[in-house]
Amino acid sequence: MSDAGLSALRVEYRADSTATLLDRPDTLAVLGFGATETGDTDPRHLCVPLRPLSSKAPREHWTVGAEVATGRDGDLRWAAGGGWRFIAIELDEARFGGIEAASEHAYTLLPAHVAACPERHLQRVWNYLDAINAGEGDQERYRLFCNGRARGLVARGINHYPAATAIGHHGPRGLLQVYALCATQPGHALENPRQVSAWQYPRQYGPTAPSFARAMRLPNAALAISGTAAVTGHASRHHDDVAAQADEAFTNLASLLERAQLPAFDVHSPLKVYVRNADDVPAVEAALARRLHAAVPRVLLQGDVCRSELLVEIDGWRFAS
Ligand code: 3EB
Repeated sequence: MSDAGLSALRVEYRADSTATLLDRPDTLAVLGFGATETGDTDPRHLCVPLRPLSSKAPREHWTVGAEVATGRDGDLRWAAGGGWRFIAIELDEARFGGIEAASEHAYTLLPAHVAACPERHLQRVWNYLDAINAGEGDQERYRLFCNGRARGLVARGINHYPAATAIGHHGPRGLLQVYALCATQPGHALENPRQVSAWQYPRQYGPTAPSFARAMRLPNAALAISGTAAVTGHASRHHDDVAAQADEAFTNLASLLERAQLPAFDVHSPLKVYVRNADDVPAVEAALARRLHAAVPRVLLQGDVCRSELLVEIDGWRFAS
């Protein structure tokens, strides 16, 4: 144990089978990408319906230096140990009549569960929904998702936001997945000097500004980095130029690391790269080769960014070297 009673959280991409990873008592979460794996009901396992675009399709493996307990609470499941907690919520929008009400439901359950458990500090959330850019103007599904998320958080009086990602999947219609990392100690939210804070975005991006911080300095001093795209100020940059967008995203990431006084990404910095169009993979790979050390673990996933003009987004972790 270190860091005020927190055990060591690690996140790694691994080629091992889900069963092998779940066999470890210190496994907090296993995230699979792509096709749904059936036959196991372990609360620590979540299949994210984002198709891997790289040849290897590893799993994301979270471990804590402690024994993990698990449970279920209605639509929500959890795993906890060593001061950390993984929470996953999977909803079928049809039960709620649409994405906005489903999102509000998820963001009612999540903070209520968090408030009642020892790991009561929400650090990082991932949100995956289908057809994220469908709908015109304020009816765009991402904007409806933001409305529901904010309503749930406001009802709990939450005005300090976790780091987050919101990406469109091409899996089962109406499937909303929200998963999160919490800890017994608070983290410290970080903003990016190159970007307007998302919760302060002007009205043109929707009726409810997105409720997330650009990054979260976790209580173990690692940095959990939100989905980062080619946004400067509040504007999307380099429409129709995926290579320039990837470069801009890396400049944003470098700015965040500088703000956090952390060195460049290395082998302890697993990144997820969401690419809208599979045809753009070579251009994105080239940008990654230019901007990232070869040792930086990364997975490329097919995912839709929440503004239709954005073609690539990157999220990840920066653990201590
Ligand atoms: C952006 O900078 C890109 O709504 O949770 C990135 C990360 C984005 C998280 C969210 C949205 C979210 O605005 C989009």
